[in-house]
Amino acid sequence: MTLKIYGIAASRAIRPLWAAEELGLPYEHLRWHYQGPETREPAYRAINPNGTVPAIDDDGLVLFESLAITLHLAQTRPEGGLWADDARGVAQIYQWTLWAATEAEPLARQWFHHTGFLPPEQRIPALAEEAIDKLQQRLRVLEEHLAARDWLLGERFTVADLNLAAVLQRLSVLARGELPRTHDWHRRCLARPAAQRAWALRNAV
Ligand SMILES: N[C@@H](CCC(=O)N[C@@H](CS)C(=O)NCC(=O)O)C(=O)O
Repeated sequence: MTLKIYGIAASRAIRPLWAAEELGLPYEHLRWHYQGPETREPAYRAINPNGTVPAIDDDGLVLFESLAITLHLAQTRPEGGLWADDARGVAQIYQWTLWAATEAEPLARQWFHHTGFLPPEQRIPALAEEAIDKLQQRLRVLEEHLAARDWLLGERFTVADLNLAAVLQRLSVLARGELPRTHDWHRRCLARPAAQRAWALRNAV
């Protein structure tokens, strides 16, 4: 059965879409908006009881959580080159994915909410500032890590890079100060043909 990916590309569904493009997987894209109406229907709640996007149906395996989905796709298609070759590499993939989800994403989200996503009257500039300052601190860890390697695991792009780069998708406006290696790494990630194809879906009707 063809892989189904639920959720418009202008959402966290960009993550599984990018992974599917990297892996060369055929997929059906159900371009449902996170504000509904389809995601409010009981049929979708049976797929993702959170009512959020993305979700996938991979030959009967139904999954939500964008970063778990990319890990699953990469792990089950190792020939696609996004997974690690050994247990040490797998551990690093989990490390960077969890770092993206717990250390980076809440701050990126706080910044985005208080600069663009929330209605203007609900935005609190001090919270946007706080988020950007804290994220800047966190990103020093990444900057240091990239001193000795081009990609998070070393010599090649993996799902760890995909997950962190996607979480930091607004890096160019988010990060202040001197983070040259981080910016170069991020540009390399988003310049990949598969990333370009996935982002182009944001403009598709
Ligand atoms: N941790 C979840 C978050 C999913 C999420 O909140 N998605 C947003 C769109 S980017 C959504 O569906 N929001 C609609 C809502 O919260 O009702 C993931 O990474 O998949």
